Amino acid sequence: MGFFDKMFSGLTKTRKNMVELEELFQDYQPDSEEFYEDLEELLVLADVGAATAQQVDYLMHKATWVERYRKGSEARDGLIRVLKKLLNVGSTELKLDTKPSVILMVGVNGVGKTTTIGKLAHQLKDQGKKVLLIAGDTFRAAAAEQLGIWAERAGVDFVRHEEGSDPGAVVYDGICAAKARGTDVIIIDTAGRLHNKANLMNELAKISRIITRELPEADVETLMVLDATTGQNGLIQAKQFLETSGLTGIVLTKLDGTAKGGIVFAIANELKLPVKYVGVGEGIDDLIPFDPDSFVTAMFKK
Ligand SMILES: Nc1nc2c(ncn2[C@@H]2O[C@H](COP(=O)(O)OP(=O)(O)O)[C@@H](O)[C@H]2O)c(=O)[nH]1
Ligand SMILES: [Mg+2]
Repeated sequence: MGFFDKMFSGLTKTRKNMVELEELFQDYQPDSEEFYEDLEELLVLADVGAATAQQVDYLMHKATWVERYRKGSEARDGLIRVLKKLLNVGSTELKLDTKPSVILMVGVNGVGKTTTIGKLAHQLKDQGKKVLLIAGDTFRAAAAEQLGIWAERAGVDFVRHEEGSDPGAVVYDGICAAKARGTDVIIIDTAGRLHNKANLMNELAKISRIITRELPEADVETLMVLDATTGQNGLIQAKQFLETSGLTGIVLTKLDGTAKGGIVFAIANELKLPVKYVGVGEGIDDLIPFDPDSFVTAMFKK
């Protein structure tokens, strides 16, 4: 299955939720304020978020200053254009030009960090890159074991320490191993929960400092993994990480499990961060490089 088809089927639940939106366009009357009120309401229901739904409304109104939507189909096309534009907040591609380059995966427990690392390692390896995974989640032994299984599945290198050891130490060792082995991409898994939040943020900052110290020239992608099923709560989490971790992008997982795919627009509009990948299942091939145009096209495809 190609990426577009995967996206399309990953959005099955979200698309089911859009029936009412299609009905709204069928009943469209030019210049009806009620149409915009109903539209905003439906967008909020799809987890676009109140602030972003208002922004969509504003951008659609602005478009009508130039050209009035005469029919529902024109208003629908107008909405599609606005949504595509909203998602353009920076490059969706990973910048991994240095050797080695680094991907630091952050996010709260259970969102899909370790799984995403496995999927991503598989894709990068397919592109001919030499990949090394570092088990920076030393909080639970099971975390390193799970990452080890993914490393084996993807056929890539793997560095871990004992449970409870210092995450900074395993990151340091992993970087040394990567230098020695000629690794192209280092991917670092991290804990999503420590004894408290300040602790976690400090730990992440420390890992970032070690990367900068040991690999000052390296391209570093700090990706926050967000679970789409948690909706607006995920946005609050992301804001907390954004303050301390200098994120470069978002990976949105479990899109297959939610009708609230609209969260993508809230992320772009409120965090001004590009979604770089979406997860649409638990399998190794269920990670799609994000493309705003095909996302919106898939969402509105009948
Ligand atoms: N349906 C679905 N499940 C996912 C996806 N990504 C991760 N998961 C599942 O979410 C659970 C938690 O994933 P894990 O990688 O351990 O999360 P972590 O705690 O952030 O490392 C696991 O059962 C994964 O199989 C996805 O895109 N779709
Ligand atoms: Mg994990």
